[in-house]
Amino acid sequence: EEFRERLRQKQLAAPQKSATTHPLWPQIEKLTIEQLGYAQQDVEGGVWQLFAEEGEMKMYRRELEEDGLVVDPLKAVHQVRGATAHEMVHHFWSPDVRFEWDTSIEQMTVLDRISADTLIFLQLHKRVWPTAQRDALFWSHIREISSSDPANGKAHDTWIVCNQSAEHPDAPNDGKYVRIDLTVCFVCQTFIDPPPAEGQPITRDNLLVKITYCSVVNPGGWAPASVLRAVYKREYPKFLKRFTQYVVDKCADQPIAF
Ligand code: 18C
Repeated sequence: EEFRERLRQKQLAAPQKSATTHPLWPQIEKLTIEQLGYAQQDVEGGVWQLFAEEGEMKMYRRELEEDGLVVDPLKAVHQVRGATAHEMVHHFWSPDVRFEWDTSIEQMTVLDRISADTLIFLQLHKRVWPTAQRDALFWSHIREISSSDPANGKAHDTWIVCNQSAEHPDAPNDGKYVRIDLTVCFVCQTFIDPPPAEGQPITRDNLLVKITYCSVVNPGGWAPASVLRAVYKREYPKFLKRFTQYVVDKCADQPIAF
């Protein structure tokens, strides 16, 4: 008992882990701002080619190869009704629900908690025949963009999740799997559309969320371009449709969380 009490006192006295003093922080801060700007740039104007479209969902890519490997940047836009930006990004970021929607994952570990809004993940992805199995180690940061930020525009609120590859002493790249290099951002904005009748409360019928998902994934190792582009074309639309529907369904009978 005494030991437990001493331990508890020690934990209470320990300084709170603060993200802003973590060595990764400058990089997290810089990338988050950069990715927000990148996500909000228009896709019209030439460089992006539409490769998938379904209802409101549009997916664009730029063909790009690095050292003979396909790394095609992806930019997808979508909009759905019935959920808020906060609800969307929360489910995208939270390790608790990842297996409920990300079907590309075989294992997931939270290696580190940098702060309440920043985690380090290690994920083992499903193997794609005929190439080696991949894993990914990345930090993941969730943030609300201040309403006075011009990036908020006419939205009720704006949220972002940024994921980027990192290194961690608990999971060195020992060659057992091929390590993916990724930069991903997921930006959501809530619009109150259509507005409720005067004096009426906002219900889920008044919620419209606009979503932008951007990614650049370098698969590492060896992978034939044709297989990679086929996986890409099949998996990205499947992911975004499945994920957004999952959040809408999950939140349907919950109080609205802005
Ligand atoms: O953003 C997404 N998820 C986040 C939380 O998990 C996070 C993860 C990003 C990892 C992206 C890379 C995933 C590679 C998976 C390879 C196997 C997929 C196919 C499985 C089929 C059974 O940000 C949502 C991610 C949605 C992933 C869509 C697939 C993207 C494919 C990109 C090509 C990279 C291929 C790598 C190896 C394949 C070799 C042919």
